[in-house]
Amino acid sequence: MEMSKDFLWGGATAANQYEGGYLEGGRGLSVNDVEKGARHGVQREIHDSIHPDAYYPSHVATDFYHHYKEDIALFAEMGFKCFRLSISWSRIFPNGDEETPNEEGLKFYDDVFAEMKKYGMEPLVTINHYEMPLGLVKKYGAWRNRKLIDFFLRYCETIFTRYKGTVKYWLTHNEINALMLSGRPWHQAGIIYQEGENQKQTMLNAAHYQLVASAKAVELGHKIDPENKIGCMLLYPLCYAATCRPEDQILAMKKLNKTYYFGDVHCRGYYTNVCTSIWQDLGAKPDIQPGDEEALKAGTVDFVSFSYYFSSIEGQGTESVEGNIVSGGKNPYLEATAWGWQIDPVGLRTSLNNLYDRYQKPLFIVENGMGAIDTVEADGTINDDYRIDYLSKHIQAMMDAIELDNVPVMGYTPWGCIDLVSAGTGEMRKRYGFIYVDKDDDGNGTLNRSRKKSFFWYKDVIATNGQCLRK
Ligand code: BGP
Repeated sequence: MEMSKDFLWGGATAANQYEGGYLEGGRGLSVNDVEKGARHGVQREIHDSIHPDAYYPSHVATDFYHHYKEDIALFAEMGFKCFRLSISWSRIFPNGDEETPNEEGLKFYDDVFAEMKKYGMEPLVTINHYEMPLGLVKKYGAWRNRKLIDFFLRYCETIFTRYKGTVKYWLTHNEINALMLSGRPWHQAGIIYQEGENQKQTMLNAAHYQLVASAKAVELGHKIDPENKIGCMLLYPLCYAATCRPEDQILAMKKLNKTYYFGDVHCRGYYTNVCTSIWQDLGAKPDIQPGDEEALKAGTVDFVSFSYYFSSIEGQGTESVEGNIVSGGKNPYLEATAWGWQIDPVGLRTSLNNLYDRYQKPLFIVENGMGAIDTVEADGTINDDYRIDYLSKHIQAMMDAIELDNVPVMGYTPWGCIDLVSAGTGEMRKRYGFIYVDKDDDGNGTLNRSRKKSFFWYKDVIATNGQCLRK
């Protein structure tokens, strides 16, 4: 298979880490707005409300709200065919449970999409990227509560209707499987486990409500506009068995099954044996009500999108390494980033094959990249060769999957195409961008934008449809 001429090259962001303007245009508070960043060795901390002396990185983030025209022009200069952004739920429904949406919020995204259209850039919109109105947490207990399905659907109906004909590609919940992979589902589900709470039950219910909400959203989105293509979004934590010891294969399989739990329901429309075996392991079962199974069946996704950053190993006695959501074993064949994420481009080819083999749906790599500390030289240049190296190896691995393994891939949008706040730590110094933003971990800086060396490199990759990497 050849690289399609319509391949969607671009970049990815999310409102909670990029948009800022947290109180502007009638927006309500979201879960991120009460979470302090980790700085100077201090851990992130979630507050009940905004403390006047604390610094919350999401409030300004890297200020897409006021810079969208400039930023979209820079993306266009790189040749982006596609730009992934998320809509901030609390900009549309400030508390989450209002009957009518906030017109000013809707208007902001009208303006953003119009700007993208000028350059022929396709929006890829995540409906729920690691945030929700704080009101839904306080009043309803977030995704613990079945009522969230209706609030989510009201939000979906509003944006599907408003942006009909403008937005065609949608993702329902970002990294939905983070809920099962992480012990702290604050970003993914607005949940802090309470003392005495049956955490496994809460987690399975929150996952079920989100899966039903996603399926109903897919059905609704197709009804509102049959042109809509609606995908799921999985964190794909590729995992190898540490040795050829047969039991290690089972451990690696079990680790990936926590991701297939969600992929299976999104793509096949029912809880497969992988899912029911997880219920057995956990000793709990989700709250499945009459009508839910039919909804899951009717709302299978059009494509599978995923994030891929690193791989890990599972097996007896392996040394542990970190990720932001999922940790795993250290692989002696791989190097790691400064944050300990093991760099594995070949693993991206394997992941594409695994996912296509299992689901037979087009794939979209909507996050990939390397968080690194960048140095601005005296002449203002930023020579991020390490980023170029990481991305070029991953793009080549993706092209191997397409050209040699015939896996259909719709597009590639590397994470944080412009510097933004880290989801895991709230830091600014962990940068992913082709575009540098002048801001530090304490919130100081001009917010000025400048092009890194990788900016020019990526422009060439897009212009040649990846072929410059094959020379
Ligand atoms: C994914 C999230 C993104 C993003 C990315 C990088 O899990 O979907 O929101 O932040 O990871 O992670 P971090 O920001 O922790 O480096």
